[in-house]
Amino acid sequence: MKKVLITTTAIFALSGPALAALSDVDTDGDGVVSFNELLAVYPTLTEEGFSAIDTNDDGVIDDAEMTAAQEAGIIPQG
Ligand SMILES: [Ca+2]
Ligand SMILES: [Ca+2]
Repeated sequence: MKKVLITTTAIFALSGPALAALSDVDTDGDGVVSFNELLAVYPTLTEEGFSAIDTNDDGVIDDAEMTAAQEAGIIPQG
């Protein structure tokens, strides 16, 4: 598990502004982050990168997935 995470980080680490909270990128305020919302902040985001963050594969990033992605270094941490 840890090895997979490190590999994922190396491939999908995003460069851009650090996010303090999910609400910083949740522009429509529905409590989750869609691909387009994250793409607006991180133009280098790919669908593969989004899938790497969306670990339960429901098509959106929730608070727990955002935190995990920050801890893994995929999303810059505020
Ligand atoms: Ca949203
Ligand atoms: Ca998800």
